[in-house]
Amino acid sequence: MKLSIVGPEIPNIPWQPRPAGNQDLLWRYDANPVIGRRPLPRVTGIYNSAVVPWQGGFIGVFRTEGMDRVPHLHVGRSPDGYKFTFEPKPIDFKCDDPEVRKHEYAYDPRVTEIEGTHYVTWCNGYHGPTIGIAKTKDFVAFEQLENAFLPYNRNGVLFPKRINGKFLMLSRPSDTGHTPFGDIFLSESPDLVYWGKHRHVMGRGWPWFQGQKIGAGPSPVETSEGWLLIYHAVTSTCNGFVYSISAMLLDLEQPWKVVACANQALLCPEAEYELKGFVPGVCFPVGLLCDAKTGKLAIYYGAADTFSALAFGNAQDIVQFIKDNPLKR
Ligand code: BMA
Repeated sequence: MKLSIVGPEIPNIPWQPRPAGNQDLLWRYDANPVIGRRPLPRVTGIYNSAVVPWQGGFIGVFRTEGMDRVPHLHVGRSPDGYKFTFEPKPIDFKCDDPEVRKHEYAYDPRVTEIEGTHYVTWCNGYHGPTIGIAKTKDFVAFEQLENAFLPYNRNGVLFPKRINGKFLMLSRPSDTGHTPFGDIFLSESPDLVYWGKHRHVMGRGWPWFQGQKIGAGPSPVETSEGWLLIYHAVTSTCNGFVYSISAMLLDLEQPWKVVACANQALLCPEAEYELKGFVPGVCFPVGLLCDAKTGKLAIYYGAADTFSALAFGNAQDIVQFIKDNPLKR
């Protein structure tokens, strides 16, 4: 199988080759975490954040959490994808309708470029968690659109192009708390305001690494074998939930159909920064850079709800692994 990828070429993608002797599908940046403790005054962590290529460098939307533990979204910039500087103030979303701007908190942003506009989707506190959407052309002015769904919902992730003329979004209906369940659904919209035709994509369950819940990670990557979706898979232990990273392939034309899903996690919490933080045992993928020419992947993931870390992989190898080791359902 020779994989081809539709997407930008990113010659300066952050990258390290697989370490000698390592046989994993994802391997960690050896200077992780890329964003460490106390990255801004009175901010206890920047994590679960999205990075995209921008004007020869990188830009992103970042989840910051202060001493009051209420999360907000900030813009951050980086020349190389490793070192970031952050706007000191949260994004001031604009909208003519004051009801839409009301939010109690904002977290776990994804950033998706569609037809030259960047869209941010995030978990927006409007009488409980739901999916907020905003658009920007310059990462300075952000126009907020209607919340996509009724509460309660999390992990809203857009596809990078319309399919059959429609915008598509993955999401995970939830509850107001830490949600002891979670399946991935797909919804479509003609205008990013009205969402419908909700389809079940994949449910939690077997095997144990995703027994508790699953949720979409970064925006899917279009490949010749299907949409490559990196997702978080949650297992339940006697000490609480543990979040790992895995991958599946979705049908190119009907992406609610799973072509194949890996039968195991590709990265599990093991490093100290994944095990020692505000919530130990969390690897939560949110940002993804993919160089369409080489298939190199750089995945930004939140570690222990405290740090931002980077993992590397190769799209060709991951797709081959999924096809060779499919989950039998
Ligand atoms: C999820 C979300 C994430 C968080 C994770 C682990 O439900 O709240 O933001 O990283 O739990 O605590």
